[in-house]
Amino acid sequence: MGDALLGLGSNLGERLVTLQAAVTSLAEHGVRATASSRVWETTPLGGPDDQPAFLNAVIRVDPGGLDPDAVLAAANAVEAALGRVREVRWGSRTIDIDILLWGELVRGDARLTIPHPRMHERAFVVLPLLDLEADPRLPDGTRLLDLPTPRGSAQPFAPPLALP
Ligand code: A4P
Ligand code: MG
Repeated sequence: MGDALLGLGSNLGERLVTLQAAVTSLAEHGVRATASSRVWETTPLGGPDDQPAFLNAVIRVDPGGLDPDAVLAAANAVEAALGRVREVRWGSRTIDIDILLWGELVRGDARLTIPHPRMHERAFVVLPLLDLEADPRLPDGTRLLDLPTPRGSAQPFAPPLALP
């Protein structure tokens, strides 16, 4: 089915430590990163106005034999282990892990939507993704570079996360 791309975001606590811990912990759950974008500092989009800035990164993962439901379960387990408190939608969180793209796969049901429906509109996803792919495309062939400029601002903050 090809490689998957995951989005990582944190805006509470030791943000950079948390992103790195997520990469390490995902590998322990069988989801091994093979590449990481730089870490970007980004303005919060959606949610309360007063929340702190996020750090975001995108990683490419080798799902091994895992299917999307299993990768989502691993991501949820890592979120729980790293102490995410889920209170306000789009609000602050220790760690949020989204499945952005998975090769050519298209899936939309109550549990899981791939590609992630809002990814192409968001600078905190698109700019890190461009670190990994010069000309990213949606499964229907749409070039992200042909779409309107994504919303929000993002600045490089740290080098790529260490691979496990
Ligand atoms: N789910 C469905 N599709 C997916 C997918 N492709 N990947 C389901 C992961 N999960 C997916 O997500 C709720 C449920 O979505 C999951 O249980 C899963 O079954 P959640 O992570 O609990 O809730 P959420 O993240 O608060 O909501 P949502 O709609 O996923 O928000 P987003 O789109 O993830 O946005 N601004 C900056 N600068 N940086 C950020 O990282 N993140 C958000 C969250 C908002 N603003 C941000 C950032
Ligand atoms: Mg999410």
